[in-house]
Amino acid sequence: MGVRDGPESATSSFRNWVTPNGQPGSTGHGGFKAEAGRYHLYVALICPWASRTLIARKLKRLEDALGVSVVEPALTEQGWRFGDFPGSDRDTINRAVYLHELYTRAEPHFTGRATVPVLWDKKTGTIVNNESADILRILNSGFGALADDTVDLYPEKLRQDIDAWNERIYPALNNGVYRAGFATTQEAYEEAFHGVFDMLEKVEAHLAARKFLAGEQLTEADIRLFVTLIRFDVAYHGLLKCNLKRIADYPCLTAYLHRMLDVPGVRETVNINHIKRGYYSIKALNPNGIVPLGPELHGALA
Ligand SMILES: N[C@@H](CCC(=O)N[C@@H](CS)C(=O)NCC(=O)O)C(=O)O
Repeated sequence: MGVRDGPESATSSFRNWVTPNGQPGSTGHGGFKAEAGRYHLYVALICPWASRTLIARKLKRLEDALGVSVVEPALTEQGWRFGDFPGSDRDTINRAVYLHELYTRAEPHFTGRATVPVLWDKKTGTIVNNESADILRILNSGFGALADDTVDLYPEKLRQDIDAWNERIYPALNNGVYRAGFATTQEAYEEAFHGVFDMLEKVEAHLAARKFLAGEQLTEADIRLFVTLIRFDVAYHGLLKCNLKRIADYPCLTAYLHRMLDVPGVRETVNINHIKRGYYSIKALNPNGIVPLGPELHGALA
């Protein structure tokens, strides 16, 4: 998404890969060898794309090898800011106040949006990659022996299935909620709205007979679905006008959400206060910045 003003997730301009031996990955150039403590992840807890990478970092047990800094939840006029909002950090790595400082440090003539997530290389002082879909896969296989190789989020035998889910879920759901919320015509809103709920119905039916999207094993497709589901009732239902139903009204999606939250490490990546504050501070959608008190949260989320 561009939280600032629109539905499309911002185009990513740094596409290098960390690999076990420093060879180039699928895109970009080489030189980014997996080393403990060399890289740093910059995220916003409001952001579903950044949250994908935080979850992968936990599941691959990379916490010690890869540090994290969290920006404050509300996007400012100057973009993401580091600071003292509870659950946010100061940037102790680069001493930046705004995330855009890292982008211009990496690329002095950078003029695009300074988006999260950012995978930063402390050794060469640059951005390795700022595309969450890539970073998910870098964390899965680029860190070699530094990561837990008993966990594979993109296993060979499930790749076709995972890719197919990603291709369906991204436009209809992950990005569909933004297309609905930021629509400027009734027609565009309705098209996106129907896409969101058609996809939720499909996934609800699919999960009735399965633990995870691709079967018994949690994969990156689940991470990509989860980050949208967890934001749905607290932000998308109200702010983005995706209000036909709540996730709480779908029994299988609700059970799945709790199954995901129960996976060790996942719950710690979710900060409902950041999510609510962040979304409801989007001026274009909520000019007075009032943050709703509800909904009442139960169980793992309360
Ligand atoms: N393609 C990027 C998109 C990331 C993105 O759009 N992030 C939003 C937050 S959810 C952002 O940082 N926006 C900053 C801005 O709009 O200025 C990815 O998936 O990594």
